[in-house]
Amino acid sequence: MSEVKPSIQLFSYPTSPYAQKVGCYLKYKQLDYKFVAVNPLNNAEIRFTRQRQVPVLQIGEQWRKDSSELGLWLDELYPQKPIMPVEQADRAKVLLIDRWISDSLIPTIFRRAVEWENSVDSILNGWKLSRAVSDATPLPRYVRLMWPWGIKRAPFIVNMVKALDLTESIPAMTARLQREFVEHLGSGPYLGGQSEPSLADLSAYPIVVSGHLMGMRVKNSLLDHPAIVDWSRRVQSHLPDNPLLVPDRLLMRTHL
Ligand SMILES: N[C@@H](CCC(=O)N[C@@H](CS)C(=O)NCC(=O)O)C(=O)O
Repeated sequence: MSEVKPSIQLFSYPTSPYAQKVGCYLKYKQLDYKFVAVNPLNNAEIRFTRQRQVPVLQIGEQWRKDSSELGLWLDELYPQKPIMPVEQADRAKVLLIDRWISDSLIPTIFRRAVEWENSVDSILNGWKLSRAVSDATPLPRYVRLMWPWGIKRAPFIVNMVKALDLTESIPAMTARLQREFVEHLGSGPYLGGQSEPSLADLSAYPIVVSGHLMGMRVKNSLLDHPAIVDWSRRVQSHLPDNPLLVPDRLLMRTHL
């Protein structure tokens, strides 16, 4: 008798950077999964979890949240194409870098959405995001229109941005993140000096490239650093052309 595999469902808005991390773990591991778009206005699709945070991953009858935990859970259940190294010291290094991605790299994306460096660019970027969200769960026209201003007020975004050092300018912040990224690469070729991509690379990759692939207008990008572009190309070779959760037709570019 053939073994029935439990179904895997990833619930999120397509634009959530934390969900994009989990999408890359699934894609790297070549696991079949269904992406279930969550309507950000009522979170109806995750009501069964009795909480509001995405991403949520459901495997068979079980569900869990928190992107990094979800990576570890996937590695436990599906050990082929591991995303965590075997040695304890390497595991600790990878988890530390993943923490840096969740707590430093991702919040700075939200900072740019709140603190507009260039109003025209920020409004156009916000509309691009609302188009991707609305493509998955249709939103009323006025919500789409007001999206760039709505993002500025979303409580989880406001709280995340408050925790950052806002006295540091955005160009200085980008330069620091580039420096820290290169330090985390160490002797490479992958983050933490690993010889194969790990959870840390798969967490960072969609964050580094999504603006570029979606055709966002971004000044001061991590991709302005040649070592980060080289690293992105290495990670890209292990993933499908579209590493994001938005459909191909909404991407402006497929490569670096
Ligand atoms: N620690 C979580 C953070 C997830 C998170 O902040 N998700 C945001 C969307 S990007 C969210 O669900 N915000 C709505 C809320 O928390 O009510 C993870 O790594 O998954």
